[in-house]
Amino acid sequence: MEITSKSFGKVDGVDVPEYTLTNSNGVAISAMPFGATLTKIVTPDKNGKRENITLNVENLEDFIAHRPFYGATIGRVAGRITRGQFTLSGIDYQLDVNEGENLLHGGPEGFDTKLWEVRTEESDSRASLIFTFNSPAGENRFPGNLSVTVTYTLTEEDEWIIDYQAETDAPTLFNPTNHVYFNLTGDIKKTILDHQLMLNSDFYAPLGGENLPKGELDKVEGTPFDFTSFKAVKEAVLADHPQISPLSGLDHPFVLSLKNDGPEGILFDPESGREVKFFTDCNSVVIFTHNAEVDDFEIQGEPAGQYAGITLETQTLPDAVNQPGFGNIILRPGETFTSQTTYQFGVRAD
Ligand code: G6D
Repeated sequence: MEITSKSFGKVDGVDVPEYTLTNSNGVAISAMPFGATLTKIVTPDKNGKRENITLNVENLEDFIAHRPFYGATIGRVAGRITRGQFTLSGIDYQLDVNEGENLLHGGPEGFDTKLWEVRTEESDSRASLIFTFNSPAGENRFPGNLSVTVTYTLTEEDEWIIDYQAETDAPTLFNPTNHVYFNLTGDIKKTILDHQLMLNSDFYAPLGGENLPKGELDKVEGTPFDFTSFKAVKEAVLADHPQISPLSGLDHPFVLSLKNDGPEGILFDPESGREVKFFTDCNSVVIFTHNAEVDDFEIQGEPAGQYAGITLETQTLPDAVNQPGFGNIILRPGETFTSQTTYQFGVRAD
C-alpha cells in the first residue's frame, strides 16, 4: 500500500491536499478533505490499461463554484426532503431549501461544501483516509450538533470501503451517501449507455412533481426498472415510460433486497471488461444517469456530456422522514450511527 499527497488547491488560504491510496494491483483511489470528496478511481481494464473510472472535477475552484457533487460526501440528508419540512419529537422544522421549495443533498450548506479534517492510517493490507467534521446545530437549520466520521479504505482485494459514523447531542436526521459517478470505459467522452447493470431490487420508488418520491413503492417486474438480471443501462434510459421519458433517464431510488449473500448490484462494461460490485447495509440505491450535459465547467477540455456517468448512491430511501415505510433516518443522543458501503473493482472477459 502506498499513500501519496499533492495540493488540490486552496480554500480561504488553506491548502487542500489530494491523497492517493494505491494497492499492489495498481488500483488507486484519490480523495480530498473539501467535501470529503472522492476525486478519482484508477483501475486496470482487461488489457491491464489503468484509467480513471469516475467523473472528476479537475480543480477546487470548479468544485466550489459549480457544486456538481461529483464524488462528494452528501449530508446531513441525501436526496430531497419535501418542502424542507419534517416533524421530530413533536417539533416542526423548516430547513433552508436549495432546490425550489425543497431541500436537496443536505441544503445550501451541505457536507460537500465543507472543509473536513483528514488523517491517514496504513497497514500491509489496507490504507485509510479518515475524514471528520462537526456540523453545528442550526446548520441548514437542522437540530443537534452532529459529529461525523467518514472513512475511505482501499484494500488489497480492490475494495473501496466507505464507513460512516455519527453522533448527535439532540434528535436529528442523518442519511449520508457518496455521489460518485462511474464511467467504466475510462473515457468520459464515451457514455455509460452500453454498461450492463444488475440490481437485487424488486421495487423502485416512483417520482412525482419536482423529482420528489411519491411515497409509493412499485414492482420493477415488467417495467424498464427491472434489473434483476443484467441488461444494458440504455434499455431503461431510452425507454418510453412515463417515469423515465420526462427526465431523459434514470434518477430513481431502487429498494435493495439486502440478501447478504453477495453484492447488491453489479455494473459491468463489456468493452473494457471492468466491473464494480457494491455491497451495503442501506435499504436503497439511487441510480442517476447524468441525464443532461453539465456545461458550466469542463473535464478534459469539454463539458461532461449527457450519460457521461452513472451513480450508485447507497442510502436510506429519500424523503424517509416524510414517507411511511421508507426507513428510519432519525439519530438520537446516546446512539452511534454506523453504515458501510463497499465498491469492489474487477475485470472479466465477457
Ligand atoms: C441526485 O437525484 C439527484 C439528481 O436529481 C440531482 O440532479 C443530482 O443528484 C445532482 O442524484
